[in-house]
Amino acid sequence: MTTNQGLKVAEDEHSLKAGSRGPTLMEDFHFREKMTHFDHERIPERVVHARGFAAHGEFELYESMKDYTKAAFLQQPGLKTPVFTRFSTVAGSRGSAETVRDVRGFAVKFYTEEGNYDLVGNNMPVFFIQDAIKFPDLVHAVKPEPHNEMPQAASAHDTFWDFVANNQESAHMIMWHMSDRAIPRSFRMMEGFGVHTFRFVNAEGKAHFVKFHWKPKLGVHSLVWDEAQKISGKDPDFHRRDLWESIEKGDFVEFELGVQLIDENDEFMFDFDILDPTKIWPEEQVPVKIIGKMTLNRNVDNVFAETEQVAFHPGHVVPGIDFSNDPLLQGRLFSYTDTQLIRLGGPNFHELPINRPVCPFHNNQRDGYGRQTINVGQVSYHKNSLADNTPSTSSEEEGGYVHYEEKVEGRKIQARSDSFKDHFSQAKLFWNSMSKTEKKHIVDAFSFEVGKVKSKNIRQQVVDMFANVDVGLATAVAEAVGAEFPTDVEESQVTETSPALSQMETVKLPDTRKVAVLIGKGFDGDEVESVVNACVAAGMTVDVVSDKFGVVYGENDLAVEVDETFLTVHSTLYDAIYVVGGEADNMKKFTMDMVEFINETYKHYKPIGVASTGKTFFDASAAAEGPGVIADLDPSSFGKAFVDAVTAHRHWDRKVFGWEG
Ligand code: HDD
Repeated sequence: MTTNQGLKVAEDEHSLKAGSRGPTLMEDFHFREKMTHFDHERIPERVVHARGFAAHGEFELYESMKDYTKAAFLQQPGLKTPVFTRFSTVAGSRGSAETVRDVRGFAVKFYTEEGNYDLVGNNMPVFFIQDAIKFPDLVHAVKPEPHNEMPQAASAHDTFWDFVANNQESAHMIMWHMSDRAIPRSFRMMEGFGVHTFRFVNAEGKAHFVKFHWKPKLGVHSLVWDEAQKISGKDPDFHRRDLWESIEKGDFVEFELGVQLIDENDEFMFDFDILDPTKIWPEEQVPVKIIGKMTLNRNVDNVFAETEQVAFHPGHVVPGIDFSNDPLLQGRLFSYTDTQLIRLGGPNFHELPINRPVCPFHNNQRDGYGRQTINVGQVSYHKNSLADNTPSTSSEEEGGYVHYEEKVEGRKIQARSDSFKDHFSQAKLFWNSMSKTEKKHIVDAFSFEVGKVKSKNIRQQVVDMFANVDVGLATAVAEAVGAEFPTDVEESQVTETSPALSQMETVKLPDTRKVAVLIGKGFDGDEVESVVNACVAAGMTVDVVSDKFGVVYGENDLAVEVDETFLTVHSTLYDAIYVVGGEADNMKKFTMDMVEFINETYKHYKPIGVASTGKTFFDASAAAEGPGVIADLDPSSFGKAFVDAVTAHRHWDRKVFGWEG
């Protein structure tokens, strides 16, 4: 150990004192240095997306995009580009819980040989507002209310819903926000979207409009709201732990990159404005072309140095990728550098290791807080003769970035195009595309959120607003929150659906699903072994959960080591349970814990396997046999049936609340 000046430290337990019971002396430079550094350890958290977690990886191109873009990292199939990806919630502060109802940030930094390219997206393809000038208003409305700083990391409060009802461009995004997309099961199981329309430009100067999509190889999966709320208490780090542990185990995280492309000549072919960030390009109309895969395969070494100090910016582009006139995107191009200046303490944040491009970079920018580069020489201006006019600019052929020469004309006005004024058609398209289960979840989410609103007037405004989307939805919410049923409404007449918007037909795999084996003494060893082996062979993770740590013995002397106890985990932290049961020192407590696990798992529509010794516990619970409950099968078929039930994920046709099936 040394001081920051390199002096070897001899004592780090006791400060320098005048006598062993005397006062501490100012002279103790090691104490002062250590304490001063500690006092300055914190930096301002991100104003939004404060709570996040990241990992390193690589992006591999499947198919050359050279017909569309000259971006070097999109030319050669098989080319691998290092990436750093940070996932986040939006509203909560840096220490807030992770399974709250919120949008998730999905920001990817590609370290390309032409400089860093940042794709700073979300897990929802649209946004709340159409013009960046409204972003501070949106964020003020959703953040904890200023007079009492409540609620943390939640949109279920008056100011947010007041904003929604009085800024009706939010309608489509609110449908996503009330859907299961806002409570992902895992960062590994959500889609990502660049949201805006960007431009691809090829070597011939031909441009296409482009939207970016990330598709998770494990499919798109969500929690249920009751579960999400409980996890916030049981494990506020649920999402980062899931990401961290998957990578540590070698279950690397894969997302395919897709693009939707529209020829510049087709800009006005659609019944929505392609510059409007509250609109999707329905995948059935503009197919998503899969062009490559991102694999996250390395955890960070230090969360502060990497995850906290990484600085993303939608304006970090490379030749071949350009902007559109989406007014939300245009405003973002200002905000991101500006926020890093305060958050990272000055203009040199690009020199932090996580932000440095992998290619060389040089210009005439100098000095400022925390400058690390030692620029040599006399010259720091362009043009010059003293340094032979270096650093010199590059022509387009040499890789210099040349802005796309879009023709623009118009009067300077503060207004929005009429083509941005339809707020309800795509909100209705989203609603139409949901399954019965998803619709029920949306009604419940509205009922919860609006139910938390104290102002009756705002509740009514929300009901009236969403009657423009669907009167049935608005009426159900009105009933739940005690508002008047909507009257005199102009419900959207859209009847189309976009099947890609529903999560019901997503990829379903057993891989990395977590199973809790609930076990006590005296279980049937062969039976348990065969089921556990089937789970492990299918790629699941199995935790043995009992009343206390140590080893539990089965009837035929099979010994299993306990991974967790009823005290350290909860049903909501697992995707499925295998109820083995058995004996415990305190049978009453053991039974209560077993039954709570079973009831919660059942209520959340998750699979339950019941071993022969588990039957009494299952019978003592409120669960009933039916979909996703595997019991009374002989050992040869039990393992497969249980794996199939876990692979199906949730069993929505289980009649728990009466509305299903
Ligand atoms: Fe933003 C952070 C995504 C609109 C201003 N934004 C931030 C992050 C993500 C997004 C993922 C966190 C990046 C990280 O992990 O460090 N933001 C979006 C998306 C938007 C969007 C997908 C709409 C399509 N954002 C948006 C607007 C503005 C901002 C309209 C302002 C005009 N966003 C910021 C910011 C943040 C930020 C204040 C906070 C921390 C940071 O930038 O680095 O500049």
